[in-house]
Amino acid sequence: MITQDTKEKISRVANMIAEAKHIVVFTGAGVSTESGIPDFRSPGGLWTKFDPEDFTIDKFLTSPETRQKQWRFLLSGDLLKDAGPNAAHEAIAELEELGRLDCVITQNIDYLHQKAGNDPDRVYELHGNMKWIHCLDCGNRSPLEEILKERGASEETPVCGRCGGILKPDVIFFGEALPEEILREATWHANHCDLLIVVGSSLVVYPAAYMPLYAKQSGAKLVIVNLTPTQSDRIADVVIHASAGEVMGRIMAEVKQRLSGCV
Ligand code: CNA
Repeated sequence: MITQDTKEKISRVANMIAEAKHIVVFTGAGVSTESGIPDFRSPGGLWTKFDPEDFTIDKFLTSPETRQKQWRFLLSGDLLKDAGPNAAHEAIAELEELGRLDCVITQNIDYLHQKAGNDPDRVYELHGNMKWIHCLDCGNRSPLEEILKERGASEETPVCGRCGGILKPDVIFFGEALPEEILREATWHANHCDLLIVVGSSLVVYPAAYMPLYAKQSGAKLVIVNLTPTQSDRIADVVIHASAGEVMGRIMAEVKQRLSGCV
């Protein structure tokens, strides 16, 4: 249910988009909950079923028991279900189609922005994605689908088919450095945009959560669309606490009206 106050904020954001020259969208797990993928921190989120302490790179490398738990988590239906983009992803892709988006910086590993139509070269995945798996011993890389096919219904931790080594998905574990070039380019865009829109993130995971701060410090306007309050709400120009799909859909409808000169 969209309140009058939210409708007014949506119009303000549509104006900001129409006027901005360099727009960046920064997303988190909340942009994908309407696709059926749970986030981490909402009630019923993944951290109610799994222990975040188990998801460190240290434990992945040193404890076969924890590694098995981590693989179970990563291969659980929750994260890997055959999800498709929702209205929020589609609105963000439309922004790019209209030539109004410089890039998406995402913490998500679900590839839904690319599935919605965003150019993969303009989607900076700060935490990697689940599409590719590589062997830490021989370096062999294979698509996840191949590993899933070979594994069948087995509950065992998958190992490299070539050398029997440890397989690691291209996702970033706690304690692991973010991919250097992706982080550098994402930071550049955050520092050079004039409008950054956060969609569905609790903004508590760093260094990703620095992106909105960099943008604001560089003089950009900051918009936050998130169901629940975040610690960056106080520095944002517009904060909308409502569902990403509905809000982003309505924002884009107004943007299109403005760009076609109807408003
Ligand atoms: P988070 O900490 O779980 O926060 C998600 C935020 O989204 C919360 O503040 C919610 O209130 C909000 N939210 C949930 N649903 C909606 C909705 N429909 N509309 C608007 N807001 C909503 O997740 P963050 O992304 O902030 O934390 C970073 C982690 C989560 C990254 O490391 C991700 O890799 C990781 N993650 C990714 C996925 C995915 O790829 N889909 C799923 C679960 C976790």
